[in-house]
Amino acid sequence: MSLIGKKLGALQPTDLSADLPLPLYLQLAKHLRAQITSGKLGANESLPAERELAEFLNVSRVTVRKALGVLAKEGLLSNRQGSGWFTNSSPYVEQRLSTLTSFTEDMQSRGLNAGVSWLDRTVSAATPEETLLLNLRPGERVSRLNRLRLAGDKPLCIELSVLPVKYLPDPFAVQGSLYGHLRELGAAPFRALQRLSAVSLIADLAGKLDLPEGAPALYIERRTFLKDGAPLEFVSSHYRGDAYDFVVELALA
Ligand code: 16G
Repeated sequence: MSLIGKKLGALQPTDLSADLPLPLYLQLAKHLRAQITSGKLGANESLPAERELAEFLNVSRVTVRKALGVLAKEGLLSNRQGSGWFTNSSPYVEQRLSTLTSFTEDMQSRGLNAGVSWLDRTVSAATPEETLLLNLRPGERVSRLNRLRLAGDKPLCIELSVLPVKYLPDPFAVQGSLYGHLRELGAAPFRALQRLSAVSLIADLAGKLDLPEGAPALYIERRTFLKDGAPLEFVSSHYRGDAYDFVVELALA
């Protein structure tokens, strides 16, 4: 395999076809995007020169430049004067919706360091809504963890997790991964249901995520259950819209 093909995830000239309904530059952008979002092409990696890419793929330089331009607009690549194209250090994370993973695991699988900045942690009585969502008796108490979660030093999401105290008696005992801690306590997350919607960030949340007020974000609510079906956590999170991508695998029923 050529060096270029190797670097770009076995990209071969035959992968691009003028017979497909998608223009060549978008086919190339799609291929490169997949390499970056899957973590196969890491942060700060240089791409082959435009001319080399065009020759190797047997397409025009205009096609290559348009493809790279699309990815630059998406924030995945940047053009450094005199040195060519590089992947950005900003993490762009893909999460498979069919696998139950923790934030820490998601980051580790991309070679990133999962950081945390604690916003709050308390133990208090569950609200009526939480009582219903977590299947509690009226008056039962919950632990709350409000965390700004980071990839390296970049803020990625704000997450408020609420768990019955019977599963998490002390929120201050959570050091790194909540799921790691719960597994140690014998309350391993087994299954989750989540829903996603697009929102624009209010000033407070935007500020914490280093974004301007009104920036787009993904709002996710998740209910996680133990193996016996008991609700273990209710989480509401805001993910930076420019850094997270959720992937769903569909199979024939
Ligand atoms: C993920 C989960 C969240 C869970 C957290 C645990 C989504 C949308 N949310 O962020 O429910 O509490 O992982 O992460 O996937 P940790 O074990 O690293 O603390």
